[in-house]
Amino acid sequence: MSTICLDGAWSLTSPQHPEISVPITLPGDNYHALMNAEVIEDPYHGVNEKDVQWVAQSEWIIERTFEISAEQLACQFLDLHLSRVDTLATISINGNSVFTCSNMFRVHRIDLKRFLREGDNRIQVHFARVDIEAKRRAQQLPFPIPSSMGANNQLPHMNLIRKTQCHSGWDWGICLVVSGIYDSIQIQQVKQIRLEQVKTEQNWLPNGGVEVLVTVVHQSVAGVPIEVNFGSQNMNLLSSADGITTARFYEESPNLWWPVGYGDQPLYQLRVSTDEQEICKRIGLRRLELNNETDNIGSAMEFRVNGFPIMSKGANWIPVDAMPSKQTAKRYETLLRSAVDANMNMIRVWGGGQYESDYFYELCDELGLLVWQDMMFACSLYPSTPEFIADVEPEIRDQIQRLRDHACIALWCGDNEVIGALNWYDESRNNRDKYAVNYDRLNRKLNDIIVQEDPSRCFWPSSPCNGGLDFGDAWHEDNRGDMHFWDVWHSGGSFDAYLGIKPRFCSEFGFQSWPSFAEVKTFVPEDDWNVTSPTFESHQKNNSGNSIITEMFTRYFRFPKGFEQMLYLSQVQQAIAIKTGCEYWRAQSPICRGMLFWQLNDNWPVSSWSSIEYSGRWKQLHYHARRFYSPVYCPFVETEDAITVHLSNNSRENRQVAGRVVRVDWHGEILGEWPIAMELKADQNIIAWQLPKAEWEFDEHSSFFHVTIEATGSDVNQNTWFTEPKFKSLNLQRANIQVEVDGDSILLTSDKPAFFVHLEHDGVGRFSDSSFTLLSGEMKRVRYLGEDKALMLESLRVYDLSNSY
Ligand code: BMA
Repeated sequence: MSTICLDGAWSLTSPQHPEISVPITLPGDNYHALMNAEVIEDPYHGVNEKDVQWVAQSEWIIERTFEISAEQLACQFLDLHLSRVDTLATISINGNSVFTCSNMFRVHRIDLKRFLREGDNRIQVHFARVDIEAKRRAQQLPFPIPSSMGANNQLPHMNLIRKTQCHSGWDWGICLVVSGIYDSIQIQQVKQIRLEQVKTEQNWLPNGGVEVLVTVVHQSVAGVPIEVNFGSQNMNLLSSADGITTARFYEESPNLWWPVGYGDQPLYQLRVSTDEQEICKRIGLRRLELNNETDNIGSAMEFRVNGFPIMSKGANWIPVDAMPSKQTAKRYETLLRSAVDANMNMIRVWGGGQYESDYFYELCDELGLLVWQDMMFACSLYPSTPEFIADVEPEIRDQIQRLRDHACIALWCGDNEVIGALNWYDESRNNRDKYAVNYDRLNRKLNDIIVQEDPSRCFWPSSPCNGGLDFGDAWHEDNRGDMHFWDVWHSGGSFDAYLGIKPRFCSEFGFQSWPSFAEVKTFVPEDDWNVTSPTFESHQKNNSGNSIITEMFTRYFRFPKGFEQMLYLSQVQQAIAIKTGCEYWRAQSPICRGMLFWQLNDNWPVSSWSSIEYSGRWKQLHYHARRFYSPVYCPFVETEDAITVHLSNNSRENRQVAGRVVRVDWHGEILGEWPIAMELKADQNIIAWQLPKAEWEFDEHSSFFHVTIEATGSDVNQNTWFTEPKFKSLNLQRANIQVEVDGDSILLTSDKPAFFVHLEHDGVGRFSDSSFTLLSGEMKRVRYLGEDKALMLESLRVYDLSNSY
């Protein structure tokens, strides 16, 4: 055994609370350990959040013992490998202080040999208080660097600490200032050579072949054997004296890696081994560029993979759980598979969270999910002092070195909304030049480091951003760069505001909903089943969130009849909002080449913009995304003089499409019917059907349009268009929906057209479809895809719009 693993059982105590001595499992965090030991209640339940804040106002100590043999001690080095140490941690061995960490995002390797002895050894990690250190650092700044205290963070100056920014709360996040270590802890024996890193470079040749250059970075004398395997090829090398040994492999006709929906994800196994140490990676061979060319609109924002333009479709990612112990492999898998099942091909790792675990990127490589990777700065200003840069520089190097060989990573982005934040505070508004220069100093540093560590990818200064050295308003300028479009949610615009822009790439836009009734039952005591109850208000972190949801009801819908229907309608409303943007922008291809809605997931049960609830249950929006992100989709677009259906093909294949458009009245009578049949070219977006308004001889309130299509290689898809977006004014007929169970399927029929027909049950297993339109006379078969069938059958509820009021 060349490594000693220190994962597993440690003990946890606090100098301020010596009476507490409880087990903690590492990798893991203190809050989770305290909850498991019943020292605190579940912070996610009811209004418990406020009662557990004392934990962050204490220091914490974790420790354990481990054995070292004489043989192990005889090694040249005994390297402790540590990463994701959160955050201000002093590590001691046998009472001697060895090392202090100050940045959660660093990767450490520390030789412990001189501190260790044969037999029992004790390792202790002492976590200091970040809130106190943040205040101390604020006092030392040459000028104030404001943060979004109150709106997002519940603690001041957390922008000065290199720690997940949303730990101290966000506008969807609980404030849990956790401490702990979140990656495996290993001591590596080093005999003759220290294997430090392995990096690859793909050099594409004009004949379609690729040379893969593998660089092994190590510390050793010359002549130590190193074995490198790539795919089915092997090479035996001897280490060179300068610490860099290279191997070149050639693939004449490589199996290309593609984003999901555009092709397969073959991965070549790379293994470098020497002296009982090894580094393994799986390499996807692909070319990837960001096309920012100037055009007659502004400039493009389009990812190209293997030369083919990609329509990036997906959502923004936040940490899986506010308690890192609960960020399990299974939860990563469920969420990322759900993203792919909803036809997403890109995930943005948002800058207020964390550089994700290795497992996240491995899964994205496997699943074909492109990753837009922010550096971890968000919604605040940051210093550019020498001390701060000295803290950040090694972090960025560590992370780029760790991640750069993943095929999934499409882009390195400097931060989230930090350019925008220049306009948020009096200090920076009143002295914008100074703060813009301060911004640029840090941002340029990030740029330089990233280009050095990974010349193969683009650095994008910020999200959103109009382009390099452009500090303009990327919240509203839609002709270049990426956009965060918040006019609907944060500025109270109507849903059709999404139709007022043609973004080149919209990397954030969102609309909140309340959790489903099933989710509510898991964290809200029954007395608080009311949207203005204390539990509901403490699980709504956006100050005006509940008012916006309710006010939007009054604009568009008849007011729902009770608590359960309010929850349901809030998810209908959210789905309509995001669908409005996505389908319109998809019909603007190739002007628009990307849409990532805010946000995919929740890190605790909460009212938020997510499309997947904390439990993993799909909200209605996620079912809609599955349709509007489908490789072949049929967006309705209203022009000044017609209603049109586009066909949009986001794939490399030509597709045969057949279907029909119908106009239907509220009783279900079909008033008009038009077939669709055509061959859709790869990447094509075309108007497949239109009805000029001049030919409309009907009242806009009398009927709706509905399209169904079937394309080769795709599921049947549907879309519904209401000539009048104010549902409250429509004469919807009460639908009587019949539900029958047939094995693993649910059969649904309705006497009247039914909209947003949504199946929900108390488990989390999903259905093959939900939140759909059900025409009268149609029989819809929905498969249940979960594992808790008995619970599903016992608790199944079917909602629809006509029965919500
Ligand atoms: C965005 C994000 C987050 C935030 C969301 C909702 O701009 O970057 O900071 O949670 O808006 O307000």
